[in-house]
Amino acid sequence: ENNCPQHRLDGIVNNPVWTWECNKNSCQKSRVKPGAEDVAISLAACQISCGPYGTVWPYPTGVVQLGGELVPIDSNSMKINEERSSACALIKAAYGHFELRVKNMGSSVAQNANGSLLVVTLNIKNPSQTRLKLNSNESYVLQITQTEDGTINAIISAPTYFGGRHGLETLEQLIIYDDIRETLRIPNNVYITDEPVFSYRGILLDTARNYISVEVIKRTIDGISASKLNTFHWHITDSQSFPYVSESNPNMSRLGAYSPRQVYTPEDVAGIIEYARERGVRVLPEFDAPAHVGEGWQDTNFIACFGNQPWSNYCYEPPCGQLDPTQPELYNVLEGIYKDMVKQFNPDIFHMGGDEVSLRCWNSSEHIKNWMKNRSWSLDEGGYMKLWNFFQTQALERFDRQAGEKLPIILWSNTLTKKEYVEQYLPKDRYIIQVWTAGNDPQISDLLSQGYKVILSNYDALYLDCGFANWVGEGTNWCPPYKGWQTIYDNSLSIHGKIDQFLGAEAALWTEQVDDSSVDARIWPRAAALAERLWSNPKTSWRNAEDRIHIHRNRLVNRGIAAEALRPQWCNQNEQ
Ligand code: CP6
Repeated sequence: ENNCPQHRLDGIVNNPVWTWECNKNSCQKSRVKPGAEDVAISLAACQISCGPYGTVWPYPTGVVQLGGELVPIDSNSMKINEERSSACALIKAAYGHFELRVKNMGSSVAQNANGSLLVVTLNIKNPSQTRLKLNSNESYVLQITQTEDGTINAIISAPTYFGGRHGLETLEQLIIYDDIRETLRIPNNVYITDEPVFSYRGILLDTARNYISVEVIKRTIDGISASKLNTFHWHITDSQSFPYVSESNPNMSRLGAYSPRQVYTPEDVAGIIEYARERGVRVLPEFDAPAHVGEGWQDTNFIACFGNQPWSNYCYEPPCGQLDPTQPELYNVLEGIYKDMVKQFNPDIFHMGGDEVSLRCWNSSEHIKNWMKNRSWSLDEGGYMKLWNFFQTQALERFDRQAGEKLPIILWSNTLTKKEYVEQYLPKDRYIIQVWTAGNDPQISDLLSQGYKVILSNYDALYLDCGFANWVGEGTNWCPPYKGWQTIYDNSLSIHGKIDQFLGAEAALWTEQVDDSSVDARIWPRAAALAERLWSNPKTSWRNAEDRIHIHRNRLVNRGIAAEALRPQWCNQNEQ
């Protein structure tokens, strides 16, 4: 009996009342010296007693042999085995990030100089594959052994850099801090084979409702890589602002950014992409159209309904703004933006938005209605789908011209993706549908039975902004309630059958009520629950993950991410 909301307390200790002393393959607790509050002591205990996966998050999907003794290592002398590791700048970078973090683990005072030497070998079969793709192999094998002279050999073998980097992440998670001897320890008999169940594992961040700094974006990418997610979906523009500096259309950020400094320059973008690549993360740009536009387009006549009142007649969220598909010049501007994005992002997939198009907005423009009448298109849903398809087809043509190849295109679920229109207008070998309505929306099974590939972002589990005070309208909250990590963890993709048509899923943080000061806590550690859902596809509920997610949350905090707490610290102490 205890009063904590979790079913098992054994082994989780990060309260200063107790500390852990580890040797061989066991840890013992005793009264702690006052002030030794390092949360990392909980790792020491958990590596032993948190079950077969130790502290590893997300848990590995293959063989897991986590044994031997917890031997001390000297973090100042560890090194990468350059002769046996594949030559590749990315591998060096990833090892560098690993080494820096391990040196900062636990106390920053002297590490155990008597500890073993840790030698890391990264054996990558295809080191030249440096661009993550949907079919990239992210598997790895990690082996840890100890030689006669005490050296610890950690050998990571993987088909690609991306798998190898995950292996390095697992290796880092196996290193624990023993606060009595102020030393790092590692199990010396490990064999793990691992690969993700789903290939698309994303986080969306909206940088248009509130500007998000480059620093916070990079920190978000840190959390993504620490949790073995692989996609940073950058919802970079919307009706409220246009912070993206387009070299083809420089006026757009001049007119549309919140301030001259609240922009993303080509240098910022390049820095973020490189930062992400070293951490195994794809940066997926979204240029949302034809709805969700407005700011930045003021010197054109391509926008219908911008700022119309009352907004609820013309859009789903104020301020309204929607492209007028009948303007031939519009497509030149779009092509310029695509050109800039293709050049900068070199994307393997592109997101064209397509959400929340208001037919009533188009229907309020005499010009658009006359243009449609001239083509004998009806002014009803069917007619507006033709108009929308007219837009989407030309936009895609311009995109393709710039990309030079037919990349997969993601669109949000919308009216055009309903079963009566989707096959007519959106070829299934070209479009991936990101479904954002409720998890029980029949559109999901419709799309699956029609053969579409789907990414799941059902708002009733995966919208991280849901459940905060309303900012528009009266009396209702923004898609309440707040979604706990348990809801996200248990949001299984298997329940929909046709699991092979799911590329994966994505948690979304829309930022109407979020800025730099709260991004970390709104995303973490809840997005880590999605990470295990997608990497491991657990067959059991969140209850079996609870011990480890607390540990992983502490790990994120130690890595500089202001992740939310999940329970009182009181729950973390063992009674004796
Ligand atoms: N912005 C954009 C949004 C939302 C979408 N697209 C949204 C819609 C409903 C809820 C939360 C967010 N704010 N561009 C939908 C994909 Cl509940």
